[in-house]
Amino acid sequence: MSNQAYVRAHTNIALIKYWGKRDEIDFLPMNSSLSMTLDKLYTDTMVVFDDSFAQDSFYLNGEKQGEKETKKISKFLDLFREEKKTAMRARVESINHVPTAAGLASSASAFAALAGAANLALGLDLDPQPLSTFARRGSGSATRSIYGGFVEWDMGTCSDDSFAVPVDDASWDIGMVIVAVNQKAKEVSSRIGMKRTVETSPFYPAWVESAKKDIQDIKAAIAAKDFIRLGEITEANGMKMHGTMLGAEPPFSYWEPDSIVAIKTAQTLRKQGIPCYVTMDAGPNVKVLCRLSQAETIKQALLEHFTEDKLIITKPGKGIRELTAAERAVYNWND
Ligand code: 2P0
Repeated sequence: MSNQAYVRAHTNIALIKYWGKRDEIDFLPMNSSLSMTLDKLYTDTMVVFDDSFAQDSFYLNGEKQGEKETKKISKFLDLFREEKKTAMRARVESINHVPTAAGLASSASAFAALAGAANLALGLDLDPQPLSTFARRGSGSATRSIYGGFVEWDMGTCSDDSFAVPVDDASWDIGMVIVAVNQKAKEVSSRIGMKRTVETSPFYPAWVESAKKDIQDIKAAIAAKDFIRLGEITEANGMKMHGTMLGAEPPFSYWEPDSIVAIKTAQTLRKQGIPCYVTMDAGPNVKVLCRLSQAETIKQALLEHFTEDKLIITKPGKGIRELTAAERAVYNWND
């Protein structure tokens, strides 16, 4: 057995958001969420376990990472070592394919890729569903990146059944235009932001209640391939999530003036008969859910306010998979 594996995982954008944990150790969410995996943005990860390594090491985009980042990876790999009953240390090398201008979080693709690679390298043979429970314990949103297309993260009742479920491969006319508003470091991390919201926002219980209905409604819209309904529910759910933050103490918001410019542009396009709907996460970037066939038209409208490098068109992406020999050969791995 080689103890080495190379895996690709794509990032995902939640259409029904995950915002708040009921268990911070096991990353159990307050509500189920649903996302679309993206083709354009992904992480390629190699992991090798070896008896001769004295400690874990972690390289990101070719650069050796410091203690804090490596500790996070070590803690995550411990879950796999425990499962395999091995103490072997590992070297992890990850390459993020998220355009640098995008300023988009990559923890979803990062932990899904590492989960997939550790599973293969240690020969654990975990199926995607249990594997998604491992990815979850690296970062909640990573749960959903195990699969492609539209994916539900079922909140479950405990650590073993809080997993991802593939809903639809999204191989219809669906796309997304990402407006990378800026890449400044966040003042409030999503982990801290969701905790503050759960603990202090009077709007939070209403959010959890309405998210339960939204997830049922969006699954019905997906089953009916009703794009308009899908978009309406997506936009409303994202706005409600951001509303909970305004009710927190102290209140906070991830929005920037340019976020509003992008939202207004999408709304104007909608009035002109082009269906497109916005969603935002724990940052100022705006994601416009649209028909893939109309993504270029939407990009043209956004180009009146944003430069070309800030606009990324993507179609739905696939689930995790092993890299081919040709794909592996593209990189200068340290092995
Ligand atoms: C989501 N976000 O559903 C939501 C919507 C941001 C807004 O998942 O603490 O990095 O690692 O579980 O997954 C971002 O939070 O948080 C996120 P942790 P994560 O995509």
